[in-house]
Amino acid sequence: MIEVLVRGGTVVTADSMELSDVLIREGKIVELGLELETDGLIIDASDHWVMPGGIDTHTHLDHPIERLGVRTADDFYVGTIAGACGGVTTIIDFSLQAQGESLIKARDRRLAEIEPDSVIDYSFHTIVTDVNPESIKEIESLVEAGFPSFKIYMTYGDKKVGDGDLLTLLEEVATSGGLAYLHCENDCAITHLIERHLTRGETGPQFHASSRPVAVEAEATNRAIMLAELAGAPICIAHVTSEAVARHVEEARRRGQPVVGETCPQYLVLNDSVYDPTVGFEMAKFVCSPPIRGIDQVEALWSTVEDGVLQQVSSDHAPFRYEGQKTGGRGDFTRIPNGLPGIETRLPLMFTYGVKAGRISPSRFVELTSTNPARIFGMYPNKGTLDIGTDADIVIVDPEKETELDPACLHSAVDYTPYQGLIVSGFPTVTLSRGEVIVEDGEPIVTRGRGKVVERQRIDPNSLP
Ligand code: DUC
Ligand code: ZN
Ligand code: ZN
Repeated sequence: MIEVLVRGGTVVTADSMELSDVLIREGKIVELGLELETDGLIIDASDHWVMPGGIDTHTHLDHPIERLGVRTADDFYVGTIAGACGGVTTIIDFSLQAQGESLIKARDRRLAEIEPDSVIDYSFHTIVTDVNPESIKEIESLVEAGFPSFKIYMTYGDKKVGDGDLLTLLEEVATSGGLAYLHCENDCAITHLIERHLTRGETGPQFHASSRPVAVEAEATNRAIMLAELAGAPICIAHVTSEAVARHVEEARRRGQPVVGETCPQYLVLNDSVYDPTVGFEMAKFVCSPPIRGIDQVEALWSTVEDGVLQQVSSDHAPFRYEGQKTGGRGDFTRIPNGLPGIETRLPLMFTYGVKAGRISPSRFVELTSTNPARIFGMYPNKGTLDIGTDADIVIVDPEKETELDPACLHSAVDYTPYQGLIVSGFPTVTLSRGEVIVEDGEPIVTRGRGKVVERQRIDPNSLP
């Protein structure tokens, strides 16, 4: 493979920001420094920022919702192209255990779906839905095979794991060297609040949000943290939306418990005015779980991101089309598929509303979107930084170039963007994956199926960020 030299850019990592060239050979970084030379390909990065590729550890590509008979609109080809165009070079998606299914079979089934299609590197969290002696035994083999993270839903119909099973699972995850990744919402409270709305004939999408208030999320988060303490398990709290939830994470960390927290751009950029009843049914575009919170929560959430209370920002990309998928929930908000598209807009939104707005430094941006995700999920330092010997997964960004968000300029198969009309910067002009240019001038140049499964290590609770 020819050498590639990224020349003249400002290299931004979680620790530093300095002018440097980056020399790449055989997909790895071999030298960093000034005035490097090559006979190979030279990419001029002057006046650009050169950063580790984004790592999105929370995507739902080609993800089924059996109850509603729908799948997310992006398959692994379209979805990873969208990711690459948004500066993502690694995803961790999910393999979903069917009731009665072996966890390893579920993982293999998923690998067969992604291998022919993904254009970037990938791995999976195993969603454990059926806790039984066989599946518990498989946890250790999955950790050893490089799949050390396990997603657990505390709500969501037959995906839900009750407290007793959760504790069993957390104990096994702890002894096997894994990490539990939890969706925390109180299932009983949600069921109660939904029933009350429906009995009153309150069926519009805004009642999705009012059936899942902050207390529902905060209670389940606290319970998850307490059960993890009992089990001695490291955990990551998925999609934290509000200050009350973040404070549970903060308190646990202060006690020395291995707990990390994630949030997503939708909770930092949008607010609950999207559920204003005057919007009409189109507000279904913003139906996600947990829902978008009020403006006071949004501001408070930003400070938890700035202060280091939360450690990573992922997209929770769950792309359902408005026409034909979201609209299936007209007349019954419980039938609106939950989720927002976001794999391609995560980095630009964090760049614009975080870095450009002066809320976070360029290094903190890299830490939240690449370095910490790699650390939390067992990929660091091969992924998540730019150093000699690491994979040359790189995004090159012109910090001054602005784009107006519209589905026409995005690559997902969804028919809308929740961020319609926002002007953002931070889209990559070039994305490199293991030294190969996969996006040039903002457009994909990819070979289907070129992505590789990422070898992930056991999780050391003491090395969590
Ligand atoms: N919530 C999730 O937890 N996952 C997918 C989408 C959503 O809204
Ligand atoms: Zn979730
Ligand atoms: Zn999710």
